[in-house]
Amino acid sequence: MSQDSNCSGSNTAENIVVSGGHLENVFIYVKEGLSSRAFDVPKEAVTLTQSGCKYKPHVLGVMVGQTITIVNGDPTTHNIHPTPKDNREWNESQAPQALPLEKTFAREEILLPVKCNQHPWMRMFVNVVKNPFYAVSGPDGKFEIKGLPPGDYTIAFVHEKLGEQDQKVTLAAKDSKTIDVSFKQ
Ligand SMILES: [Cu+2]
Repeated sequence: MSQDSNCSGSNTAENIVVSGGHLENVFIYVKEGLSSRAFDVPKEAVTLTQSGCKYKPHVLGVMVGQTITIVNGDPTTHNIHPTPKDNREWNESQAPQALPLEKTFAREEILLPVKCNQHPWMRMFVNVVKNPFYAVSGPDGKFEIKGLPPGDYTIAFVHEKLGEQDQKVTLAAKDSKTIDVSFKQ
């Protein structure tokens, strides 16, 4: 499968990662309930690294307009190619030891696919959101969203293969809630 000797052993799909019944790489965000509230765009960038001919992380959350720093840690050239529905499409090569690319997305978009034109197994998803209340489930299937003001919300759980599930939650002041979601394959 791999045609690139710098990538041997790395060409495995990461589209469903489960360990001990815990589903990794679910993107969780506040889909409804914040209405017109505007939030500052974080000045800190988020980082997308190409390492071992894989994208790390496999699922990334970022706010509209927030910088994504794209790093090539490999001794091979990658070609980063987002294929958005609502944002501008681009693709750029990045040689070994090249300077990081700095990119932003201008519009909200969930499950924006990113592929590498050099390595067909390389694939990840960027989720561009308008508020800072999002998370990605870890290897233990857990996530945490902090600082959400009191209110009624729809929380969306999105997985690239297993689809979306929405849950309603009501938060009072200083409230803390646990939401459990199961996906069926
Ligand atoms: Cu690549």
